[in-house]
Formats: sequence, C-alpha cells, structure tokens
Amino acid sequence: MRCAVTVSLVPEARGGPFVFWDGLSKGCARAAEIGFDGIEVFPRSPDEVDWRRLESLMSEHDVKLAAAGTGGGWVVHKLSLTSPEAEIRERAKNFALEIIERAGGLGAPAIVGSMQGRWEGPVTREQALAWLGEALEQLAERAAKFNVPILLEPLNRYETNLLNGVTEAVSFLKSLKNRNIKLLGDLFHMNIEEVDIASAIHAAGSRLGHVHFADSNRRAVGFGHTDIESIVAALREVRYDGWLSAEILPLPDSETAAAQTIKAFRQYAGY
Ligand code: LER
Ligand code: MN
Repeated sequence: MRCAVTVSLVPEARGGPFVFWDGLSKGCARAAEIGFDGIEVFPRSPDEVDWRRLESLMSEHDVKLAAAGTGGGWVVHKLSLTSPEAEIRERAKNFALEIIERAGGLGAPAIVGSMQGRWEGPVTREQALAWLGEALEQLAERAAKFNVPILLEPLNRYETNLLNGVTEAVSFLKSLKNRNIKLLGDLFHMNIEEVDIASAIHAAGSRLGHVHFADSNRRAVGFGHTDIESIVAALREVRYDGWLSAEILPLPDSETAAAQTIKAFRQYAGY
C-alpha cells in the first residue's frame, strides 16, 4: 500500500476535507518532504489545471498522482450525472471524461463521488441509477484507454441518497457490463454507514480500487476512534495493494494533519 495526501485547487471548497490548499507546487513539495508517495488532486475544472506543470512537479519531487476528483463539477458548477436535466447530465459526463483524459495521461484514475448526485423530485431512484450506470459505463471505457479504472465512491446519507453503503454499491456494479469500475472506500463515510468496516472491505474484495484514509471524525487517522488495525488487516486479507489517501480535514492545521497521517500509515500499513 502507498500513502497519498490531498491537494485542493477549489477555493469554494474551503473548510472541506483536503490537507493542502496552496497550489500544486507547494502541495507536491510538502507531500514529498513529509514522506508521501503521491498526491490526490481536487481540481476546479479540468482546464484550470496546468497538467504538464503538474507532471514536471511530480517528477521533480518524485511523487505520483494517486487520483483526481471530479467533485469540483458539483461544488463549483452544480453538475450531476443524475440531474433531471439532460443537458446538465451531459455536461457532467463531459467534465468527468476530461478529468479521465488528463489524470489518465498521468497514470491515475478519476473519482465519481458527489457527481453521482441524488434522486429527488421527478427522478426515481431506479431512473437515477440507470443514468448513473450508463454514464459510468462510458467513463469506464474511456479510462480503460489509459489502463486505469473509474472509481465510484459511496457517500454518507448526508451527502447523497443514492449509494451510501459498500454492499449496495457492489450489487449496483454487478448489474453493469463494464468491469473497469472500482469502488472507493472512504473510511469516514464507511464509519457512518457500515455495520462493520472490515466486513464491508471483505464484501468489496477485489472491486476495491482506492481508499480515503480518514478517522471517524474525518481527521487524520489516529485523531479519532476508528479501529484502524482491523481495517488494515481486512485490506491485507483482500490483498488490497492500492493507495491510502488522506482526504481529511486540515485540523488542527495542514502540517499536523499530514504528519499524523504519515505516522499512522507507517505504524499500521507501511511496514
Ligand atoms: C469525496 O471524496 C468525498 O468523500 C465527499 O465527501 C466530498 O466531500
Ligand atoms: Mn472521499
């Protein structure tokens, strides 16, 4: 397993669960100095990132791109793959496709979390899942060009009413044809939704493609009450060999949160 830290490029998301906020250059430099293997980037939109500069910064600091989020599409532009409006669904898909192209070119997958939207008003749950499934099949096909999956992230009930738990997300994925869609297990959301996080990791098994490494209160692992040892044991049992990426609140500040993450990673997962 490798450890990554999040870098947000979205000022509108201030107060959100990202460690570094001061641009790619500082994000890459601090990630490397503190000992992370990679960074996870949260862009405002695909064309607002200088991806070539990101590539050269990563090579200068010897860090990899762990993943790129598409949630800026929701936070900034209110795009959703399950909007009742066809034009918004189309723009959401194109936003995600562009992130897949850019991140894929750097060997990393894109994440569909808040872009899954929610079902409400005229849209039934079945309809929303059908739209989400159609979009994911197309996104997965594009991602395959780069030999990476697309990552689908169940979110807790306060952020979506569509996919909250790992078990329902696994059965949804089983209903789709494309196998290039993996699950992102965010330990913060799982702490709210799962009966037992280790069992949920077993239910995901080889479909688990990425982990957001967060404690119960969305602070750095070790700053809350999640039993991380049983979780890492489960990850090893399912032979998870991907990223543990710190998508956490920068509390009490970015540096302390980052340092605690590396300490916990080395203690529990990095040996
Ligand atoms: C996205 O990875 C996520 O976990 C959401 O809760 C963003 O706030
Ligand atoms: Mn997450």
